[in-house]
Amino acid sequence: MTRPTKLDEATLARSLSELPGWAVAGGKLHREYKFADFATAFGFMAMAVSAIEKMDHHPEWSNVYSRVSVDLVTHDAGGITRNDVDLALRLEGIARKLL
Ligand code: H2B
Repeated sequence: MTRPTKLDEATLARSLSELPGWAVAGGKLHREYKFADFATAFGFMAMAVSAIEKMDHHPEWSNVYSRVSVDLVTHDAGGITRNDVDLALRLEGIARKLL
């Protein structure tokens, strides 16, 4: 994967409009997922593993019972990049099947 650069404000705003439910919080792309139960929440995380590994781009996320809290940022770039938006879109595609 090419080394991405931090998105400018206009590009970030446009990207957010493609990602309902996501916001910028603390300089990271953020979303809270609420699934039916723990197994579904953990299933979501498990289903995302191969996409994450293929992208070599990793979420900061945590699970409490049926909830998964996700923060996406590119450490190498010191901010939100196209890779974070791409990963958010992938996660949305997976979550859509489970929500
Ligand atoms: N994930 C995220 N979220 N940000 C990064 O900067 C990052 C990563 N860097 N996964 C990757 C791995 C880098 O360490 C490897 C060498 O590509």
